[in-house]
Amino acid sequence: MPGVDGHRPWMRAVDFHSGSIRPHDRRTVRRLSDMAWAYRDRDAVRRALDGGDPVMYEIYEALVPEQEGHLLTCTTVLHPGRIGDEYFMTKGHYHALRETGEVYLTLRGEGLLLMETEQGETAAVKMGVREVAYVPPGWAHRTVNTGDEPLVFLAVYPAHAGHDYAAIERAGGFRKRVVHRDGKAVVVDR
Ligand code: M6P
Ligand code: ZN
Repeated sequence: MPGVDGHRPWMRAVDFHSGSIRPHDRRTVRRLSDMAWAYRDRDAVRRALDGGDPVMYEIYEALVPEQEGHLLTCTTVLHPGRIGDEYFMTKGHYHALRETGEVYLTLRGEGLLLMETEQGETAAVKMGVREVAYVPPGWAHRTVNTGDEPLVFLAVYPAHAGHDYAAIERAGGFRKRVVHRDGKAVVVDR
């Protein structure tokens, strides 16, 4: 039987160590300058930008039509490090279509998945190897690398979901931050 839109089944290889999907259709590199607003310590941001604008994370995507019914698969490689006392993290986003969720499977490293709603609820879910984390519809999500090796995870979400970063910026960023305190990762208020 033919598929609904002619898109053919496929298989890709995922390297759990490097995080690459082979072959991938798109690789996106995010540097500190792409999200400098997100970190609290402005002096630390300036120093890191002057020091060469570090790569924070990379995203490998297996593209499918951005249509309802399709699922998009991608991996993220979030490098270890801190800006001031704040761990390297992703920009974080709501889905433009708020009624869509997402699944994360951690392949390497350790971290936290920060989530919040526009109604003010917050959550921080642990990310560890072979652990799966669920982002329900309506929850903004940001990953934070609390370890000292890359945090690598696979994400699957509805291909028509869209990324809404502006709502986070408008709200002044996420309500919670993850900082290094007394040798460990602590979730604190913004
Ligand atoms: C995961 C998915 C992607 C997302 C990426 C980086 O792989 O949620 O959709 O793009 O993380 O996160 P962000 O887009 O917030 O920078
Ligand atoms: Zn998402």
